[in-house]
Amino acid sequence: YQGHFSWEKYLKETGAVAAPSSCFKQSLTPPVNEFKVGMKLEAQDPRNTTSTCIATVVGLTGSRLRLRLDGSDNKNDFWRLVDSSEIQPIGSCEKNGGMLQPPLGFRLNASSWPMFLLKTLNGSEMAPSRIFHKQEPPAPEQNSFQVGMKLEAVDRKNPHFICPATVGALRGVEVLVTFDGWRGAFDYYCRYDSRDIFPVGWCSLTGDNLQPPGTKAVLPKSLGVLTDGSVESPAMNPTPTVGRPPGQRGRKSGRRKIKVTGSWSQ
Ligand code: MLZ
Repeated sequence: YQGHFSWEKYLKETGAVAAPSSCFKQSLTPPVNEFKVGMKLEAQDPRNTTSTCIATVVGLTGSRLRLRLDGSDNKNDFWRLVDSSEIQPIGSCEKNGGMLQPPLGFRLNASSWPMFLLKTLNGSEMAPSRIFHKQEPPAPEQNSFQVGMKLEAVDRKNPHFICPATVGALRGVEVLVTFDGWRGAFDYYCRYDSRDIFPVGWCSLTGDNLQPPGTKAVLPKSLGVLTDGSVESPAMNPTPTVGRPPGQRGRKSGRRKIKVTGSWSQ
């Protein structure tokens, strides 16, 4: 269910262009997700990337897996694409001469790790190696994003969400991902070949639930009104401000916003 959000209408309304798929380190057709809830695999501990841990698939969304490290709590779930190089079949670590590690924040005494590992794997359903993807798609040779281009991006503060976003700035190999309608609170810089950014239309291909843009977008200033009910005094700058570059956001250049109704919190 895509809400009532339509990229086609939205791109027309904003006069923006979608970043071409050649900008992204993503496959043209999203990778097939044949995993099932309950399957176990090996994953890099996101909080301690040098350790390989046992993870359980606790949810599925589009081409992504919601993972929980065995021996960890339910507060540190993370999401990975099925073609991520950070997941692999059980047995891979040992095959490569490594040793499975307890997750950061292992619930039990470190000395009970070997027995815990034995028990958690015993009788478990291991994700078969054929459902892993051999490799990640190749990274584009260079950062070819341009400021103003639209994309879909993981909200890193709420990583289960993929949301409409705009390239706000470029910084070498990095891209500023700005979330439409959220006034900067969720924005982040990432490398152009990050696996957290996708071309427009990705979610409708994978069946992921694309969030609608936030309601805190600033409308063209000629109207002097913010969509959340707050009012902005008439400004010098007549350009539309949805998805505008940073440095032009917020209370710059002597403009004042007066809150009338609604909440500023995000
Ligand atoms: N906690 C927020 C979720 C906002 C998600 C924004 N994504 C760019 C809320 O209360 O709505």
